[in-house]
Amino acid sequence: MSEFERTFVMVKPDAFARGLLGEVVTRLEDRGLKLVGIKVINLSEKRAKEHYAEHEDKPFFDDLIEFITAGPVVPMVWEGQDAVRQVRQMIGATDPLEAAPGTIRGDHGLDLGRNIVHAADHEDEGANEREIAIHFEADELIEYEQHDAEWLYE
Ligand code: 3AN
Repeated sequence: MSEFERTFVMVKPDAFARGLLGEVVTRLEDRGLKLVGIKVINLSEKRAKEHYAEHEDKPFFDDLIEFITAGPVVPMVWEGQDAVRQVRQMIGATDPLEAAPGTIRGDHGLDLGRNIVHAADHEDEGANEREIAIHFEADELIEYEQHDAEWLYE
C-alpha cells in the first residue's frame, strides 16, 4: 500500500568533497520529492555512533565512524509517496559494484566504503523517523505547499 511519508537522506563526506551534493539533490527534486529539511554539518563522533549503532559490532565500524566524521555531511529530509522505498531504489545497493547503473551509487561510486549517500532503509522498521530524530530538531523541518503536487499525485 502506498504511504505518504518522510525519509532521511545524508550526503556523505566523499560526495560532498567531490562536488556531488547538487547531483544528489537534483535527482531527488527531479523525482518529485519535497525537501523539508537540509543542513551542512560536521558530524560529531557521538552522533555518528548513534547513527550507525546497528553496526557497532561489525569489523568495519571504526573505519565507518572515521569516514563519516572526516568532512562535511549534508543531512536532509525528503517527503513524498513511499519516500523511503523510492529513495532506497534511487541510491542503489550498498556496494557500488552491485548498484545498478542509473542509481546514484551505480553512477557515481566504486568502493563500498565510499558510497556517496545514506538513506533510511525500508527493511529497518522506523529507521526513517529514528534517523530524522538523531539529526534534526522538530523546528528544523518546515511545512509548505508543494506547488506541483497535483501533477505528481493522482
Ligand atoms: P546502506 O548504507 O546501504 O543502508 P548499511 O546500513 O548496511 O548500508 O551500511 C552502512 C555503511 O556501512 C555503508 N554505507 C558502508 O559504507 C558501510 N559498510 C556496510 N557494509 C560494509 C562492509 N561489509 N564493509 C565495509 N563497510 C561496510
